[in-house]
Amino acid sequence: MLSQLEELRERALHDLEAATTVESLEQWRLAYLGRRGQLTTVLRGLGQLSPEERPAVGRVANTIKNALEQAYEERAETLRQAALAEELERGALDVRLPGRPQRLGYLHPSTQTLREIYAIFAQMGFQVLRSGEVEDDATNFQLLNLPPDHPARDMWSTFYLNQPGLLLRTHTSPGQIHAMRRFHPEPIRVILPGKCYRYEQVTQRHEFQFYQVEGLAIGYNITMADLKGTLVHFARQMFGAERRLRFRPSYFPFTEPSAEADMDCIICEGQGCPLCKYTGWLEILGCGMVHPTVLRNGGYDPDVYSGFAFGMGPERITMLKHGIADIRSFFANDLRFLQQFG
Ligand code: FA5
Repeated sequence: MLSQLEELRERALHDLEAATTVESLEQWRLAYLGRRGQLTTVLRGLGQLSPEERPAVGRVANTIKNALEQAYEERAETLRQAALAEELERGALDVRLPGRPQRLGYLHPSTQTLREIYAIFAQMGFQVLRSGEVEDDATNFQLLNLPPDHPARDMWSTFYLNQPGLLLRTHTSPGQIHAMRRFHPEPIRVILPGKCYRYEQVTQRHEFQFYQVEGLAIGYNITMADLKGTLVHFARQMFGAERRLRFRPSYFPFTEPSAEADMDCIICEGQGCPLCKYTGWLEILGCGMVHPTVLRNGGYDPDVYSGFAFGMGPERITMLKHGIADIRSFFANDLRFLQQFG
């Protein structure tokens, strides 16, 4: 019996060596230490031994049981450590690998154009002044000579806020009032960039949200010649000396006289295409001499001061610069469009 037990111990320890996975270790445990395992069977058989043999054999059997249980625990621990090491190895950070490059974003094409516009006007002594996108009816319309029932309001229909009298500005021209009231009675040379909103049919050339850059110069003896000279200089800096700018008489309630300026269409080189409505020209800005009523509303005496103002569309300018045929690309958030300006 004792030699049988010894042989069982040897076999069990030998088999344990071969248990290299959690599954095979469990099979080993069931085979030797489980309820129907070989050692358990031997221990159960002790009762059939003679009373003389029983104590010695029982002692040896128990020693073997303890030894096997301890060997099992050690083996289980070794396997656990190996699994952990493998796990760590798999998720290890290899500091020698090159880092993943961070992809830098780009400035939006409108922002790029805005910055070019700022730089050109800065050379001519214009400073940038900002005002809010939410305006009141008085500043967006009435103080600009557009009383409540004025028919020209139809051109500048917009989005109204729940709070009566508040709206999203339709143009940057209310900034003229803010600038005049802020700098009065000093001469002024500012540009006022920002987003504008209109309730209008979106087309190839019209968005319901777009940027404008307003310009305002107020001082003594400022004439239409100053306005034309400033805008022609701007156009040459922006587009090159070969591009043409034409002034067309127009009407704005807040300027008198008023004009619109068109650039020759870059898409068709003036031949006529859907973008320029087959005219060969694309309107980029409205302008004029500040109306005496508006000067007065800003606190300037029209008998002493005069000034010019203009409002241009940076998206239209960007379209001309890059040959973009559809203004809707600007705010459609399509990376295929935006990445071309990186
Ligand atoms: C105005 O908004 C006047 N406030 C401009 C002005 C300022 C005149 C100062 C006199 C003195 P107008 O609606 O034409 O005018 O717009 C001016 C420019 O904004 C246009 O030439 C065009 O470049 C741009 N623009 C106007 N509407 C849109 C639109 N829906 N989508 C994109 N750009 C637009």
